Amino acid sequence: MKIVNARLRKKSRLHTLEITDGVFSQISAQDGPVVCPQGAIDANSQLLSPPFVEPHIHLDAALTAGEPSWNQSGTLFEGIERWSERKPMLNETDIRQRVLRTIELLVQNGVQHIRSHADTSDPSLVGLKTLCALRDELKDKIDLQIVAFPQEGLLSYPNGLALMEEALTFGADVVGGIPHFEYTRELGEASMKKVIELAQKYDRLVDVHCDEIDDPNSRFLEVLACEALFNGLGSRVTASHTTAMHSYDNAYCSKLFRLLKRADINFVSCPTESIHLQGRFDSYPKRRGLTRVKELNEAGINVCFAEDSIFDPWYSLGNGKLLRSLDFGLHICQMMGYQDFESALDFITDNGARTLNIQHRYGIETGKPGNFILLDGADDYSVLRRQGEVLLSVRHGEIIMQRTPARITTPAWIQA
Ligand code: 17E
Ligand code: FE2
Repeated sequence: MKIVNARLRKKSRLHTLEITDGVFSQISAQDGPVVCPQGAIDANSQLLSPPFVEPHIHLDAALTAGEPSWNQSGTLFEGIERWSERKPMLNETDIRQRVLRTIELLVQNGVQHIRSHADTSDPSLVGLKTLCALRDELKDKIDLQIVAFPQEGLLSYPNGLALMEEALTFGADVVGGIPHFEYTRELGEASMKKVIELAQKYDRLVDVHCDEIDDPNSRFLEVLACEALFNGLGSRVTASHTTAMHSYDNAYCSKLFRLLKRADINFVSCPTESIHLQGRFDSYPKRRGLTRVKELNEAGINVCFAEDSIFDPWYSLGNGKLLRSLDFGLHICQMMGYQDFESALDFITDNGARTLNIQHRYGIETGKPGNFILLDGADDYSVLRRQGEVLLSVRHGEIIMQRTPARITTPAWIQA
C-alpha cells in the first residue's frame, strides 16, 4: 500500500508512506504536493495519525442502559447497583452481540487499540470469559486488552479474591481494583497491595479504578503509586479516574506529585463520565470532579482520555467518538491554550498507547505495524475544532473502515 500527500502530526511537510507485508517500509518527506500514482491512496493533505486508543471502556456493560431500570440519581454507586441487577441476565450471546456492536462504533471512529474492563464480581465470570474469547478471535483485527475488574470489591465481595485469581488464570491481561468501594479504608489499602502482588505473581499489567469519588480523604492513589514504585512496576501500572484528586488539598497534592513523578505510573481520565457522575452530592458550587489532567501533564506524567461508558448503567450517552471525550476534557480541565490544541491528539493517541504498554508497536515509523487513520483536518487543532471525521482506518496495510464525507449543498449567497 502506498499513500501520498499525507500530513503527519507535528511535521510541516507532506509525506509519502509505503506499507509492505503489513509494516511501514518507507516514510519520506515530499517537496510539495504530488500527483497520486495509479493504485495509491491520495491523502489530499489531510492528517495521517496513528489510530486512536480507547484505554478505558466497559464493554461487558455497554448498551445495557435502562435494563432492567435506569440510573435515576446519576451517581456511580447507583450505577453499580443497577448493573448488579443486569448481571444475572448476562449470557454469552447477549455479551457477544453488544460487544461487537460497540467495537464497530469504536472502529468507525478510528480506534484500533482498546482496553476493556470486565467485571469479576460474578461467580460465573461469563463477561470476562466471553471478552477474553473475543480478544483471541479478533486478535488480527483489533487490539483488545482485558482488565479483570472486581466491580463490587476485591476484598469486600464474597470470594472476590478467588474470582480474581480465576480470571487471571483464565487469561485476563490486567489486574484491576476499586479501593474506594471496599467497605473500609483498611480493606481499600490492603486491596492495593494485593493488586500489585497479583500483578507480580501472574506477570500482568495493573489498572485500578482509583478514588473515583469526590471524597478528598480517599487517598488510595498514594498507596498504589508507592507500591508500584517499591516493586519496580512503574509504567506497567495505571490509575483510572482519580477524581478525588480534584478535591485534594493543594499542599497534599504537591507532596503527592513528588511520588507520582517518581513512580512513573499512567493516568486515565474519563471526562464525560466524571463530569456526569461526580459532584452529585454537591449543591452549588458543584465540583467538576475530573482529576488534575493539566497539572499531571505539565509535570511530565502520562495522562490519556477515555470514554469509559457507551449507553450503560453509569452513562446513557456515548458513541465511540474519542474526539468528543477530548473536547470535553480540554474544556473541563481548562486546557484551552494554543499549545494545548497543537498537541491535543496526544491524549487519545500516544498517551493511550503508553498506558497500554504498546509503544513498541505503535506509531508512524518504519518497521512498525502499518496501522493508521486519516482524519478530516490538517492538524490536531483543526481536527479538534471541526471534530473532523475519520475518513480511513488501515490496519497492517489493509483498509478496515472507509468513510465518504457527507456532501452538503448551500445557497450561493452564503458562499464566500
Ligand atoms: N464501574 C465503575 O466503578 N466506574 C465507572 N465509571 C463505570 C463502571 C463506568
Ligand atoms: Fe471505568
